[in-house]
Amino acid sequence: MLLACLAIVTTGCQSTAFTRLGMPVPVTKQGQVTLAMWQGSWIAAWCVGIVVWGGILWAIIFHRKRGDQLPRQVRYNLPIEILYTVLPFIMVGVMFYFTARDEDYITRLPAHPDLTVNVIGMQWTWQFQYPHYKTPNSSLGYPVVTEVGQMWQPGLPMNQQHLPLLVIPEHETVEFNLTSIDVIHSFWVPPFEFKRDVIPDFTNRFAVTPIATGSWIGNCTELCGVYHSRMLFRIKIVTPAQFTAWIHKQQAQQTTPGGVR
Ligand SMILES: [Cu+2]
Repeated sequence: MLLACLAIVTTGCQSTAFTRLGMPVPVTKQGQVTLAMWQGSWIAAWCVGIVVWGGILWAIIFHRKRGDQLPRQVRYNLPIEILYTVLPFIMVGVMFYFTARDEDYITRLPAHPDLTVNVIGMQWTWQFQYPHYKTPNSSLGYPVVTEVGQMWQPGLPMNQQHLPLLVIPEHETVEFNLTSIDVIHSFWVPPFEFKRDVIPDFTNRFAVTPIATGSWIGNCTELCGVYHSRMLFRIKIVTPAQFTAWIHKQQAQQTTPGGVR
């Protein structure tokens, strides 16, 4: 059993679809912790399952009814009753400890994030604002770099969709401030291994540190109306240099020269 557990843990480093147990490859430090938690929970569940199933099989095989005489009764057996009580407490305690430890890490907010992105959810698309990158007299009507887009259009190939684009740099702490202008949505990037509700009149926050570059599709994951399933966005994780180039290009494009809109 221990060998099997060890095999799962060690092959987990190579991160195959099997050892990730259905989870995507994590692209943030926080996502790695979530994945490890998920794998650890499975190992713990299997260990408990093997002991319980073993006990059931042992009872079935070695304690079959062999006559009309009642077997020796074990009620009021204090050691066994203490074991019944203490063991579940220990199991819950271990699960609680690891859950609390990982949740604390995953939801921790940096005092000084390298980048802040305001995420605004609306039926049925997203807006991404970069509050530290100003755009005086913006042609879009926003004083900061703002990415807008459209919800997914049926029949259009993915590369012709005008989904809103979220760009963030690798290896930097990125804090998201989530708000909604209408109903409750939920911000989900599957390879973050994390989702958080986007609520009207309330700002939800979380932070990630990306560890891989690439491009993915993010979703709304709270049923928010008739076109909820089309509420997609594109997310790109790029190198810090690429990010700086991109954000300056957005600033230039979204700033109206001469101060006239
Ligand atoms: Cu939504």
